[in-house]
Amino acid sequence: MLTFYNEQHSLHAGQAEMYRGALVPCFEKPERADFVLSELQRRNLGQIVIPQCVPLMSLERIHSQRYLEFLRHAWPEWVALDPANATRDALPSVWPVRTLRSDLEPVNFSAKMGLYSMDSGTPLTSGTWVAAKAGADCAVNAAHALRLGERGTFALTRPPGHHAGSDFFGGYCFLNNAALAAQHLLDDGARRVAILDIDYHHGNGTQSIFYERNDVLFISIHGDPRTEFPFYLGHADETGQGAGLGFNVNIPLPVGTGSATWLMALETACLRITANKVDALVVSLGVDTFAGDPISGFQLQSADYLRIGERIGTMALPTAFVFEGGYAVNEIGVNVVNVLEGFETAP
Ligand code: Q9C
Ligand code: ZN
Repeated sequence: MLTFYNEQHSLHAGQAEMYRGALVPCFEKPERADFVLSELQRRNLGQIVIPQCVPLMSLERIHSQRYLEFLRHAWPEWVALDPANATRDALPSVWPVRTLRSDLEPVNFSAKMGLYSMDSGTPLTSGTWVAAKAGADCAVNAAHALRLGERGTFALTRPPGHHAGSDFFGGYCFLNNAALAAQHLLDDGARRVAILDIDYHHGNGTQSIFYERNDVLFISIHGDPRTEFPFYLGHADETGQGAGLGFNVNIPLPVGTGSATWLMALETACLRITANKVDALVVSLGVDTFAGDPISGFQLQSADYLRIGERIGTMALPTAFVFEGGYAVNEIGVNVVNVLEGFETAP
């Protein structure tokens, strides 16, 4: 298993997120990737390499130019408003909901923050752009390595990506790493790709990016959006649109779901992928399905992650794992590496 990792992820270190009416320490913190890295090294799961930088044009395959422009310049703009902002993260607080215009880019900085975001839980910091770009590099490199013949690769990235849409951030995500990986596979010659999203939260960004396309099959197993973030997408009746009809599969499960039910959902998802004859697979690998996760409601145990990796490996597809959520930091290394080891040892 070839792992792509760039230590610049740690430049994105938010101070606080809005949570139940208060600013609380960010759940999505640099230690998450550090713990996964040390467990990878401890268990000797293969080489860890620094990714090559990909051109901004690769990001424009998925994200809008004006959104990328905004992200690159957001921090200096924020600090220009007030030098004291250098010690504070930027958080959005106003959004263009129904009836308000989102076609015009406002001049005001907080208005732009709202135009390009979906929640107040995702602080933008001095290092956000550099960290997110380094993460996107990891994802595209992990995809490219499959084209060069690797069987399985891992993009050990943060901030995560699957909530980010073509022109908005949110849910701790800024650039959609899984979407960038899938698009790179297609641009390099794959005819059809599947994205299997097993993070606890629905991958609304990834779904929306590919919703009208038939070259990317998106399948997600997640907490029911009627009660779980991101709330406004991820229902079972969302099956794709136009040419994409039938290429979007949502499997929402109730809070409290345990290993047996979750693994049955994985079986359903894997059968759908196999039936679709794809050339490669991208896995949005979140481990916030773990019983001990502080913000999520499933009950998976650490040993389950070995079975999950094995089942994914059994599909025998070139597979790029892209790191997403998981906030039980003490167990995050074991849980992630269990998936990767299960994949490697699949029969
Ligand atoms: N403020 C991922 O796992 N907030 N994102 C939930 C705490 C959003 C999770 C409530 C959770 C987003 C990649
Ligand atoms: Zn999640």
